[in-house]
Amino acid sequence: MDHEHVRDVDPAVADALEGEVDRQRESLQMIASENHVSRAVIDAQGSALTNKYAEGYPGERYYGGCEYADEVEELAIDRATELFGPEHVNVQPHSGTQANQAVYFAMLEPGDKILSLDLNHGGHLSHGHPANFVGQLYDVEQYEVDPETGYLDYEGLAEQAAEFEPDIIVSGYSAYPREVEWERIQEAADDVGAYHLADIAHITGLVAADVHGSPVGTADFVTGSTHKTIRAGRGGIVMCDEEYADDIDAAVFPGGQGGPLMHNVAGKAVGFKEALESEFEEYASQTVANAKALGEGLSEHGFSLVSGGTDNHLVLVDLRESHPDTSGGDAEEALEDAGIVLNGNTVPGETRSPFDPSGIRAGTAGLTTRGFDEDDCREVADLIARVVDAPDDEDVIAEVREDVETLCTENPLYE
Ligand code: DSN
Repeated sequence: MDHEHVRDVDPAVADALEGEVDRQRESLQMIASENHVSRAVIDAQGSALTNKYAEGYPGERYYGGCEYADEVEELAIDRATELFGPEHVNVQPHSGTQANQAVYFAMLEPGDKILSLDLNHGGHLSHGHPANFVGQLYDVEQYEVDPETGYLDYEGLAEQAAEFEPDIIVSGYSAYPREVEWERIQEAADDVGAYHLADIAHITGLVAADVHGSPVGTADFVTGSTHKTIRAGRGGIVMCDEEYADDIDAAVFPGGQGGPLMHNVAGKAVGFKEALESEFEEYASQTVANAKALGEGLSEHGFSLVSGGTDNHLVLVDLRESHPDTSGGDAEEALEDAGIVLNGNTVPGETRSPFDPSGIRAGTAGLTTRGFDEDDCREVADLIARVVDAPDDEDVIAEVREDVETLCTENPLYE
């Protein structure tokens, strides 16, 4: 991947861009929210549409010269509609958080009540953490996973909703490894007259490929990001029924954003087209099979997985029993030295801190994009175990780094 135009102008940035491509090529990207988009998506995102202001929506813009912006946005909308089947789609949110913001802004007043999963139990900042605008503007109460099983406690959630009487219940998670039963959350919302927002940011690709059940048609609002398991251009998306379409559109623009990032909307259109190909279903199924293989491999090495395994693209490891002296942060650092990039993550019943948590979270979306299969993922589990068992042993880290390089060479990226 050359950056010749950047290099002509700015060698320092060109060096950093090339360094980043090499870093992705030569190490294993296992941060569960990341993936490797195609060269086509990268081209679209790096296009002249970055120059274009297109406030408004196709056919109703506040600026002239929007014919190609309209074309691209309509393609993104049509493809998202075909992938997910909602009545209405807005493809302009700059991120998943801004997609969520649009729903809150459209449907709630400041001080209204949100019921959402605690961040330590797999939730997301934009679902109501006190450090986020959501926690500051709204009255947030949080639910938790079952401490024994690590699964969502749907009955407990319904009871909590009956007591708290939220205006909206948020489902969809950033560190929950199990299939979500959207209908049960919708029932809890219906029982108390609350809206239901399902944030599928992590599993957008799995839902698009029917590898995970879809909340579209069940939840009132479905939001997501577009660059994780679905591998499209970076940003967010909101889907809803026609009755909410005008309110959602107005909450995205002008409510929460100015001009859409049309180059990213182009990247979304291209990635959605790729996701409509039959190969994408194989990719999504393989991503889940790989996560299962990774989880089984880690369990065989004595690691404790939250909920005991996975139904999706990620595993969440609680290190407290198997490695009481190693924090998630220590493990993340040692693994990165060995070429395995994942993140320390809080776990249910967290006893450390978000800055140095008790777990690690690992996803298989990126590895699967570069061609890894279940055997490779079992080998990755072996490598993770070797490092976490001896995080201070530089010889082990150097040996694992060599094995990682072999796996990367066998599964090349951006050739
Ligand atoms: N930061 C992302 C994640 O890692 O889950 C979500 O926005």
